[in-house]
Amino acid sequence: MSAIQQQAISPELRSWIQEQLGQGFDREQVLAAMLSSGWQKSVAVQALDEPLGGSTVASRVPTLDLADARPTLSIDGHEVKVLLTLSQPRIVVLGGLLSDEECDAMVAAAAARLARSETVATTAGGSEINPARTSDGMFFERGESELIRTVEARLAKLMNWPIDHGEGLQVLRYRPGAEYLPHYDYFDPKMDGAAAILKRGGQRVATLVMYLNTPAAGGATIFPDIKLDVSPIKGNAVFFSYDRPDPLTQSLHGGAPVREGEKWVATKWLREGVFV
Ligand code: PD2
Ligand code: ZN
Repeated sequence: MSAIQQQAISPELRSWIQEQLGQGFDREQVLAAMLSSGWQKSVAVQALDEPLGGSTVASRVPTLDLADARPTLSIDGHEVKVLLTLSQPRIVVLGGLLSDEECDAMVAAAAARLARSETVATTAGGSEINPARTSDGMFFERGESELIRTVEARLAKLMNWPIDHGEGLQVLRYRPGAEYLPHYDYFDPKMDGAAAILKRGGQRVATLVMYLNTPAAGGATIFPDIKLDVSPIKGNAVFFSYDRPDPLTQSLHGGAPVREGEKWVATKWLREGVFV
C-alpha cells in the first residue's frame, strides 16, 4: 500500500462540483477551491472530469447571465423575468420572454403549416411519426422572417449561444388530451442513425420551450426526476441544459396532458456546433 492514502470521490463531492459549475464558476476556479480545501490534485482533476460518473466527457452548454442574481435580464431593452433557477439539473424558468404580439404572430404563422408531429427517427437520420407525442407541429427555417429573426437574436443573447448553433424553431399544438411522454432531448449515440444526426451540429446540449398561449388547464412541462412542474403561461419559457447524453443529467422531461383548451409551444434546441 502507498504511504499516501488515495482520497475517494464521494457523491457529495460530485454534487458540490455540479453546483459550483451550475453557478457559473469555471473549471479552474472549482479546481483551485478543491485544492485549497485539501483535495489531492489527481483526485480533484478526476472528479472534475467525471462529474456525473464519468460515462462520457462533458460538453460546454449554453448559460444565462445569472451570476448577479438579478430578478430580470435585460436583452436588447427587453426585460425578461427570472422566475426560478435550479443548478442541478440546470433549469431556469423565465417570464415575459416573448410579448403577446410575438406569441400571436408565431401561432398564426405556424397554424397554416401544421402537420402531424414528427420527431427525429431512429433510422437513417430522417423523421417518423412518434406515438409518444400526440401534438401537431411544424418547423420554421432559421431566420425565415422578420419575426423569427427577432426572436432568434433575442434567444442567442439570452443563452449566450450563437444563432447558427440552434435548430429551426419548432411549434407544437396540443389539443385536449394531447401530451408528450417523458423523454430526453439529446440523441442516444448508440441508436441507429445517430451518426447522421450528429453530423449536423453535434449533440443537443440545451432546450428552450416557450409558451405561446395559456391553456385553460393542464399542459405543464414536467421534470419527473425532480418532480418539478412548470406551468405553461403565455410569453414565459423554460430553459434546461444537459452536458452529456446521459440520464444522470436528470433532464428527463415531458408535456403533461392538456385538460382544457389548446397548448401551443415553440421549442429551440441548441447544438454543440453549427447546425446545418
Ligand atoms: O410542450 C412541452 O411542454 C414539451 C415537453 C417536452 C416540449 C418538449 N418536450 C420539446 O419540445 O422537446
Ligand atoms: Zn423535449
